Amino acid sequence: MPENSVKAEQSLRHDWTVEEVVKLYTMPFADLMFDAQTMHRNYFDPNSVQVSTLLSIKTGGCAEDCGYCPQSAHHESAVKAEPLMPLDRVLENATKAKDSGASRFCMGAAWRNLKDRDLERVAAMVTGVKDLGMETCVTLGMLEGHQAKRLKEAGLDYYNHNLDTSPEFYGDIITTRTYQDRLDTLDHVRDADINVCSGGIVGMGENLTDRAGLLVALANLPDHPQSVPINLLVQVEGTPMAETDNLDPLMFVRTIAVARLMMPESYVRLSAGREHMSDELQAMCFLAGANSIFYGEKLLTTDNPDTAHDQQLFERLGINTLSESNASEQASAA
Ligand code: SAM
Ligand code: DTB
Ligand code: SF4
Repeated sequence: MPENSVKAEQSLRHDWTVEEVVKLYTMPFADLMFDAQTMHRNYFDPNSVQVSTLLSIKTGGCAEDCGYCPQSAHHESAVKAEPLMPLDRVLENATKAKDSGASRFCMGAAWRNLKDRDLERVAAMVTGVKDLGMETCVTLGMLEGHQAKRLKEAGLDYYNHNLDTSPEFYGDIITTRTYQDRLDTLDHVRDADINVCSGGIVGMGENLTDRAGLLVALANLPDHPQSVPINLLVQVEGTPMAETDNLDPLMFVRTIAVARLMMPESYVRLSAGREHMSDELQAMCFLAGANSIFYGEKLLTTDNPDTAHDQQLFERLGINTLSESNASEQASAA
């Protein structure tokens, strides 16, 4: 076994403590970036980024009270509730995303949980997108075991369900479902052999220990999530978090770097919040080990940078985007 692989094996840990992660977070910036970039190069091509496009297939009117979310029926945002999107419109959007270079299509629904009455319609969307030759991802709230199995059968590659923040801060953000509910959904996804996409949000007024606690909760799962979205809070008018103090951008970069060090085999996604980030800040996130983004002019309900701008940025940085086949090759070579 090459020396690198031994190092690699040793660094897949599931016994992190918050104290040691706080120490990583507070390293001198240059040391942290160097270590994260070195770790990144042990596992990935540092010049390749995976791109996913999002589509809201069911918007607004959600029963949950997530304090950050414009789609919650508990808040007064400008988002209007819409019913589940018809299959042909979903496939139209997926085709466009594929044509503009996305390798994965992620469909999100503003639901507390997936209901059996909607299962077959969502399964048909998954199969339809898969048949276009894209990787598939859905995020539908809480999921039961039999539903996960059905979605796997339909061709689902990834299920996104975030832990959002630390167990300690969680109750300040959401009261309508528990941290354990989220862990149970992740168990069902893993048991159905679907790749787990799970991360969280920073910039919600949490402290450093909470940011470390989120990453500890993710890395100490039975397997590291294959994909770890790190979202910077998008402050949306009408939500309780609209006026939260802005996070120091370098703290966002540190979060990416620490996630990279703790979960070296995972794709770390520079997720929501890019709309308000400079190109230079995003470049720093890639240096810290981010190797995935959401691509396309909308996230779910809020804006994302336009694709021409992203393409230009990739060109300026010499980054190439992963297509479905080379994304899976890179993951299996890791
Ligand atoms: N309703 C499902 C659920 O919550 O599980 C799926 C869709 S929900 C919008 C997916 C994730 O988007 C949330 O878990 C949260 O992490 C992220 N999100 C929602 N609003 C956000 C915001 N304003 N800023 C950053 N991330 C946000
Ligand atoms: C994730 O971690 N971030 C995405 C995706 N998973 C579903 C969603 C971000 C949503 C940002 C607010 C909005 O556009 O509504
Ligand atoms: Fe609903 Fe998901 Fe928004 Fe929470 S994050 S309010 S569950 S759509």
